[in-house]
Amino acid sequence: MKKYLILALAISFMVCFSVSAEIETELKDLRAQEQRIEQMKTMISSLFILAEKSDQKETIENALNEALTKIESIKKRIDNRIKEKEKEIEKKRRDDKKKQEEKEENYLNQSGQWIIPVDVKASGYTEWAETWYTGPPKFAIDDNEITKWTLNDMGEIVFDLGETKNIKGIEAYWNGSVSNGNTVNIFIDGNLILTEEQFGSTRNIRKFDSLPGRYIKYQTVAQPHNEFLQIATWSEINEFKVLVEN
Ligand SMILES: [Ca+2]
Repeated sequence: MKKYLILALAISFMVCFSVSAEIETELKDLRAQEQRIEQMKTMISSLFILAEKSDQKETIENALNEALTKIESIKKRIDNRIKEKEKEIEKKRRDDKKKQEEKEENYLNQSGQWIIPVDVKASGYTEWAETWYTGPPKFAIDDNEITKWTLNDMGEIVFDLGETKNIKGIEAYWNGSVSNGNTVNIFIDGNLILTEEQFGSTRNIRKFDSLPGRYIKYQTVAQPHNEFLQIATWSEINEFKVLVEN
């Protein structure tokens, strides 16, 4: 029956060692330890049954009780650590959320508001594959992401804000069904402010230092845009918005 005694002591040692070594780990590890503690308790319970048949019953039971006491003590520490960790995580989550909200609020305060131009003209338009949702430039400012201005050519589309405003950014959205990778020039009241490949895959926002202006011209330019030196042949915009100061 000595083997039960050795086993009981070994369990006690194993539990103490494995738990204390990992007590400072993250919540996940703490929960895994808690689970192992429960398993140890189950094993010890079964050893009590075996101890009944032993001629050293009392000694073994004492050792097992001692192991259980240690385990309970360790479990309590783990439970406390779990609670602390959960509180830390919850606090971090709340802090992160608050920071994000503050960031968004500051951004909005600084950024003004996104508006849809009141009028638009283009150098031309082409219905794409006889679809109802492609063609006229007004489709670029109708607040409907399905409809779009399309032109089977390079060209330009000019958005009118109705009056001069302080412009801080633009957002162009397109879904790339007819164009991909156009080089575009952006003008505000005739002044070139950006030249780049049609930014992003479908939607992109560009912000810049506030500029007074009323007319924003989006001009597509025939330039190679990939390693195969392909040149876009269509122009398109589903929706166009402008960030203006309040
Ligand atoms: Ca539209």
